[in-house]
Amino acid sequence: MTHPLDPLAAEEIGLAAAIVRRDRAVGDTWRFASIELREPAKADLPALAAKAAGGETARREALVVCWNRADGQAYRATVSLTGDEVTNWEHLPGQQPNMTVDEWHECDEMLRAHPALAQALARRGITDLSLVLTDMWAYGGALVPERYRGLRIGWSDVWCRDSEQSNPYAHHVTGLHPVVDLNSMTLLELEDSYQEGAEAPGVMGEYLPRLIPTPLREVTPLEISQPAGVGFTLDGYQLSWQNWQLRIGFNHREGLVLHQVAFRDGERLRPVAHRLSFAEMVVPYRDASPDHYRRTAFDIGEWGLGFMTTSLTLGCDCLGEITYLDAVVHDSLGEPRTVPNAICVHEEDSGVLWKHVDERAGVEVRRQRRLVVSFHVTVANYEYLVYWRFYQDGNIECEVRATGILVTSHAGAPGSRPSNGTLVDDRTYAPFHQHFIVARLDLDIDGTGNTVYATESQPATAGGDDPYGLGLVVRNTPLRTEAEGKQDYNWDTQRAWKIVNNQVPNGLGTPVGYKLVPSAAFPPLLDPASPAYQRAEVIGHTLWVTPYHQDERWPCGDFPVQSEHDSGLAVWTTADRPIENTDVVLWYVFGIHHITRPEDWPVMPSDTVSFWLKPSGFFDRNPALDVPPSHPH
Ligand SMILES: [Cu+2]
Repeated sequence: MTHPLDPLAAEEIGLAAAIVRRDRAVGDTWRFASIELREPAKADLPALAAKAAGGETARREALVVCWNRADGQAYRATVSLTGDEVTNWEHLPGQQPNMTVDEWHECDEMLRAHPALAQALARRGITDLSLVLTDMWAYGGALVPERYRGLRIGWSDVWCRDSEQSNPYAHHVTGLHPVVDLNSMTLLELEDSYQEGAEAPGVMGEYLPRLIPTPLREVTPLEISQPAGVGFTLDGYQLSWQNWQLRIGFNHREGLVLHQVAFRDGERLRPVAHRLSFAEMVVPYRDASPDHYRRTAFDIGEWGLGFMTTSLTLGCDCLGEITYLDAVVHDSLGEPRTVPNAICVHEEDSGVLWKHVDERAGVEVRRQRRLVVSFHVTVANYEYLVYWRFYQDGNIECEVRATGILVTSHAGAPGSRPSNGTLVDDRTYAPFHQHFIVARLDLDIDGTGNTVYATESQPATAGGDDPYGLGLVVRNTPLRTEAEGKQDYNWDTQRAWKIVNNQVPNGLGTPVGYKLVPSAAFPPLLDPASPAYQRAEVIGHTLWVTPYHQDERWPCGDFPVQSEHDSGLAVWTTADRPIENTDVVLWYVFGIHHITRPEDWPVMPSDTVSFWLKPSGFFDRNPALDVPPSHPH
């Protein structure tokens, strides 16, 4: 049985491509940028799910974006998989679909076979092209040279390994940047600022044990076993663990998606979130030098966390009793590609849940467990590890770990600005940059009629019945419109946001709610007029709140490749729609303000950030009183 929210299966991806080819004369010069499930509108879900559960075929649709490389024109199709037809075909003039893995590889192959690149490298003493890697990035629209406007173009770094297995990102061929027409897959120009006699730095950029000069330290084995089996059940994509229930989803762009997250509270299955995912990641590098000024990645909108998802390894990526799910994406010809072991589900011990030592009753202590759903992505040099964790006390934690290899370049190169980065090796620096992640949180706290409150603490003024000024007043301000929904972190008042259902009182008579506890928030520190900010106005606030709309998914616009302006949140919210007592979507902006360190080189120890969703009056008391004690041994 296929649930209406199950990701597209391999056959469905192939079928979607085949229907578009057949009905829209999509031929050999075309490429498929994305093929994903078109999720049913929220209102249609219960009926479709009931139909599917009853064994009937429920409507399945795909969203397909493709373009013709011959003329550069892009189109978006809605495909009825159950009806075997294209039901909508939309021309997207002036839009560039997401970058594809195939283009990245084809570009690398073309460049490494190009005599101009070979010549430029030979001048630097690099003659073995098998050691060379080119790494193509997408452009921001405002930075595309006038003469190339309208083309689908990429720019590239050039890297050279020391040896076959060496770190490809250890040696930047600084000052050398091919600019490529990706549709004709031809080299448009080769920027080269090499000065005769310049010597490459002596970088030690290796991390493989056999390539590092340090012996490995000793560690004793640490095993995790669950002799009686795991505590969760997975039925298709439906996951249940203790009081939690949710559905796992996946697509090319967001990667892991969590649907219909609910908490069983006695007889009631109480909705908490309809859908949780990462909708964008904006990574501006803050270095204006010729090697870095174009480096403004949209890892989700340009490349896609799903496309970049890598397989996980038991005992290394994940420890304990692990259940894996495969994911299916596709190549640019529309052929499905399976990522084995893409999503990891497991339980973890998480220290003490609660404890008290009483003189008479003695020690009462409970160990805490959490259910973790995670996936890892590798976007060229960088990895992002994403963990959604569900706790016994109703908390949800979203953690991201950034690791991998920093982008570096030579400090002494023409136009170089090492003051915008940190020296990490011999004459080599890593530019400062920021990773803004936008989590899209479609919360449904006990239903869809929710209101978001900014909740802030203020000290009382001394006087009257509080002569010592000890009081602390908590002020809850309802956010009534999208304009009010644009919220910034405020340390002075310890601002957080409470998502409340005013129709549902808890046992104490106050409305039920969950709190978004902000952390890892940081300001853009960018001129609002700058091209990088203009493309990603979402980074200008910690939180945005919008009313749910099925098609509002991408905060920087549907197609950030070569975009000049943010056509997502920045545009939708100009309508200033009401958000009070509404089905709200929260867009939380957090991440890593990455002031690079020597310790991040040559491979970066995970930098960990997270935020929490915590029940706040959702329950009447600690919902984890019923957790049994562990057996001492
Ligand atoms: Cu970073």
